[in-house]
Amino acid sequence: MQTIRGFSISQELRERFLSAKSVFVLTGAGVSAESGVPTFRGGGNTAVWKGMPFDVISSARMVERNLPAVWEWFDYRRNLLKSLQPNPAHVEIARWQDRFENFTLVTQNIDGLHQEAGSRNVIELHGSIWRARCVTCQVRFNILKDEARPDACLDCGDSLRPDVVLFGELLPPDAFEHAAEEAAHCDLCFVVGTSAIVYPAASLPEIARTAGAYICEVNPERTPLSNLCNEMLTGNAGEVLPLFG
Ligand code: BJW
Ligand code: ZN
Repeated sequence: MQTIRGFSISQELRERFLSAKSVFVLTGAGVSAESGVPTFRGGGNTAVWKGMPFDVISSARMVERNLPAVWEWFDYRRNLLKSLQPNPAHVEIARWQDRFENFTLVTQNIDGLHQEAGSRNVIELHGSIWRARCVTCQVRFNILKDEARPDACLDCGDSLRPDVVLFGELLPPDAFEHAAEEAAHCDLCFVVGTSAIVYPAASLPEIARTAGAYICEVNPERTPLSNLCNEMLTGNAGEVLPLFG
């Protein structure tokens, strides 16, 4: 057993990691915390925008009521993200993709840092802050780091909104189904940096567990999923994940 700064990776997990054929990773805001991206919940980072809790400003209701305010909140965050870089956790997860016969990375994050670290075929459950979507024809437009975002749909002229999944909205068609299918067929599942309270994302490790996978959580704090996990690595993702090396 290797013990570093109070946490340990069991021999069993090491062996499972070496022999796994199908690995499934679910990430949340905590995987980007060491890059400087604020998390949503806990740790004093709770996101509030101009006095509004994020579940109010990041809601389907607010898109209907005050789309400019929603854009202001997302523009602010895109601006913050511009100068941030992937951290060792993103880099390590990107390395894993070529190591296993089957590897699936599912993220709730909208920041694009997994892709920037080299991860391919990332299933983005909650969309991307780097895209806008037409409220009428649903056409999507990339938002480039150093250019102003388009302010109306180039196809129909109607308003654009952030292409992210807000509270009360459905996940992108097929994204959850694809993720659930992979979760049901993995033998090792990592749950990294998520408070695991937002559904349906939080049901993915439950699906993996029901299907018999070994579940490992990486988080400095316990979550509602901790009891379901076979192993809890209590620490920061950027310090823990590179130990699998
Ligand atoms: C570290 C670390 C380090 C820190 N290393 N770790 C069943 C029951 C009750 C309600 C529902 C239900 N099913 C669905 C719902 C409704 C709702 C929901 O789940 N609500 C719950 C809060 C109760 N779900 C939805 O609305 C979803 N849609 C849906 O279900 O559609 C069907 C439907 C339609 C109509 C009505 C009802 C249902 C959509 C959810 C979309 C979530 N969107 C957001 C905002 C995106 C836009 C934006 O960015 O503004 O996505 S919410 C926010 O939470 C964001 C995140 O992706 C998501 C998850 O958060 P995450 O990633 O877990 O981050 P945190 O901050 O919560 O946690 C960070 C963790 O990291 C902590 O644990 C730290 O300890 C840890 N950490 N540093 C490792 N260095
Ligand atoms: Zn349009």
